[in-house]
Amino acid sequence: MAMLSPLDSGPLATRRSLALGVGGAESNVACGLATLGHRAAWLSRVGADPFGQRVLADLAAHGVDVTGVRTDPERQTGVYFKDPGPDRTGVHYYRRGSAATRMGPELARLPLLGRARVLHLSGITAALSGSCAELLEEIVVRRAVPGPVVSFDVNYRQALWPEGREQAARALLRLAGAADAVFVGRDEAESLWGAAKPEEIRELLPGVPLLVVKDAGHGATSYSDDHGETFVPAPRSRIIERVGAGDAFAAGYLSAFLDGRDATARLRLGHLVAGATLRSRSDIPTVPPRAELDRLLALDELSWT
Ligand code: KDG
Repeated sequence: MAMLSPLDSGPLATRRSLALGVGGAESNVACGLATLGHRAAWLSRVGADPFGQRVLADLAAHGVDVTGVRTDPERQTGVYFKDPGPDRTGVHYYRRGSAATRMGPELARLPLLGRARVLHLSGITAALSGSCAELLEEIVVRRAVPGPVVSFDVNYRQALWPEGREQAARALLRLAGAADAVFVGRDEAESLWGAAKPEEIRELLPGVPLLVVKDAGHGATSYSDDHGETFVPAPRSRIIERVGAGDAFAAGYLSAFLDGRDATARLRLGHLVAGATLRSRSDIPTVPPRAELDRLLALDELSWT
């Protein structure tokens, strides 16, 4: 989506100028991974409009392969506005009937998918339309693309589920339960499924080979078949805005996963990329320079100093 955000933390209704950027859960993760040195491609649909051009240009500038994205002359690119407010998360969507809502299960047949090591999807896309839900079903549940690890970020966005929380809770649990790797926030698990503790969330998703439960400023816990249970506290970070931090965490985590690092290193890199993004207004992960990342990762305790 195109993203419009106030230049400071004042309420949207009173702002005179907005900055134009790009946001979207899966594209954020793709940008983060590309910036961390991996080959990443993003699949979607955009409209034949300036916002679509901007999305493609920004992603390409981050090194993401966008050759699989289709431009739909009949629909517009989705747009959203940020209105951070006291909790620094507020957004307003203008995306009903957008080009991306017309994605469907046919996308699962693109040869590009079979060449990936990880396919990363999110609960946001599952909520966009019936055909998008079918696409998720095809990849996550029916495993139409054998081979890649299927990674799923629950990403519950209340405003996108017209029939309410029950519908979201059911659909997102079904998808999460079928994925190979799942990212979920403790707060979203609580509002969706009433599971407040990491071990309760684990009980809801017992067969998932790799589960990461994020607890904002506290830390993240992973449960994996290979490494058991691992907790890494989050370093303290100044917060300008929270939107995009979860995607940044996923990008850092998946980067370390792709590099064959252990559970602790994966969680640490997730925290570092998320922390850098919390201190920026951009949704696209802010990745510190490699040398700085290596220095921070080598500290006994994660910290920004
Ligand atoms: O996770 C961040 C995303 O929520 C943001 O970039 C926009 O994809 C988006 C959405 O639908 O909220």
